[in-house]
Amino acid sequence: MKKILTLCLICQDSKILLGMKKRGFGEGRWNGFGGKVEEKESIEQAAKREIKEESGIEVQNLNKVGVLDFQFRGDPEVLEVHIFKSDDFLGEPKETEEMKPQWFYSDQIPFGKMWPDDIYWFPLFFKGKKFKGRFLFDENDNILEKEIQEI
Ligand code: 6OG
Repeated sequence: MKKILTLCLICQDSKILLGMKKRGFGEGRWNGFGGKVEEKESIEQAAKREIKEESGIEVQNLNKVGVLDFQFRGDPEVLEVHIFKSDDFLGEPKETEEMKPQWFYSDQIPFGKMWPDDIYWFPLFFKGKKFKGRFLFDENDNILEKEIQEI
């Protein structure tokens, strides 16, 4: 069982836009913007749609930077998350029902309030590297296994 998702990190003036997830999966954590790819849309279309829905901005460019597979122990579903970077967008980020956006400097990323995998791949992202990997979590979101490699 595989679920395809998107995750976009929006960058401007050496800052990165994260959103505090207000409800649903990942509630209470800062993350990039994204969600599930619907039937009949491409992964990039889904990425743009989710960013608009969650932050109100329209991204003009998307660069694919990585793919990560996430699994939870005892759950056969694999979350295949396609990660993008954008540095060109229209509009101003605004709070929505799902996300509260905020800009962060790259040396002030709130890793303690993010998914525990992020601390392993954000440094690659900031160095402009492309990567792929997989993480296995337990039921308390602790990492049991991790593999990450530059591509
Ligand atoms: P919705 O279910 O709200 O989309 N996502 C993850 N991001 C990180 N950094 N780590 C994980 O480890 C993640 N699992 C999912 C993909 C969920 C959003 O959260 C991302 C989507 O952008 C488990 O539609």
